[in-house]
Amino acid sequence: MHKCKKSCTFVSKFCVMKVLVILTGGTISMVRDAHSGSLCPADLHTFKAYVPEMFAGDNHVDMMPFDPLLDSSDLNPDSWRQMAQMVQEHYDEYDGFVILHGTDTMSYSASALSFMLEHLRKPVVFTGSQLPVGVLRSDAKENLLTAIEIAGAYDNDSNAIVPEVTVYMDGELYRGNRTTKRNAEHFSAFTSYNYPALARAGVHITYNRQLIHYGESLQPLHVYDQFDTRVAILKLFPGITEVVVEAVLNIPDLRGVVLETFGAGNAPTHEWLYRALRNAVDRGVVVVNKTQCNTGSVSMGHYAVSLNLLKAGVISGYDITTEALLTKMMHLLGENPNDIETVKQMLSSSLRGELTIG
Ligand code: ASN
Repeated sequence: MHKCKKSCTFVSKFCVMKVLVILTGGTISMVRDAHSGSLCPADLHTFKAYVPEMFAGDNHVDMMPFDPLLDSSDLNPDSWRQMAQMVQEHYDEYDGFVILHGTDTMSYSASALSFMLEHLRKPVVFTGSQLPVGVLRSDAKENLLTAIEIAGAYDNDSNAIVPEVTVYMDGELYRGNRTTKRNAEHFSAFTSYNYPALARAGVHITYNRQLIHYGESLQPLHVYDQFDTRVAILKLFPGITEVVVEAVLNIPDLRGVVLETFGAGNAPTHEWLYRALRNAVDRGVVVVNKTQCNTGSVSMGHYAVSLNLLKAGVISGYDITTEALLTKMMHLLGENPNDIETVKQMLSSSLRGELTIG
């Protein structure tokens, strides 16, 4: 016998799950501007008219839009706060949440929300599309309708099947903070290089429950909303000069740096690079080593060319994505402004399954 959730309603003998769809914008909501020929976000009314099916399924669906709708290039930490707030305000009312979002920065938003939402016990599924909803060949409907189904998926004990922040696109469901947008052309825009898919949608949706995180804690949802944006990404390349490195590391008030390195976390052995990093670390800047390779992990000390980084006090990002590392750093620096040791210790551990140590 299905033990019903508080927020669902019974219609005959079926339990109808309630899903809130938050529309932030993105291609999924866009129409072509007659003058410029460019794609721009339309409005909620136009969007709904294209997908009446979303209200006709087994779940009860409500929709709330951002005002205005935005291309995801224009989203920022304030937008992440707005998304998290909408989830928090309606958390008890709904069984699951779908966030419709542009694909370009979806991995950043999904990563940020994963760190913001502590003790999450309900699904938060990000999705979008590569073609606007009104285009005949659009991938919008399948992505949206499947995301709604995943957001409303509960087992017989009334537990959400995927109580995580996820990204669904083109048949694959991934942990959000493991995703990267890898393709601007194909419908399969996202992948997760270092963690397998949590579910696959074909004729049936097959969940891989051993890979899904089920928190033990029964504590209520807690939303963190502080971000420190005084961070930078420094990508190394053969021939990089001291002026470039110094220009980045000496940005006034800099708090954190994602250092994108070669292979297993390697860097040129110039003495000036070591000194510049050491000085930054001594000034209290957190520097994290993120490999430029998509697959595999940082392993400082494996090659002699990474020993200087260890000596300079650079910490390992293991197999984390740049999107997850950057947002995690902004979140931790924002929440712990005067406790750099806690920030470093939490950057070196997995908070929401975003990295694998070892
Ligand atoms: N530029 C769009 C966005 O990120 C791309 C998309 O949604 N496919 O908002």
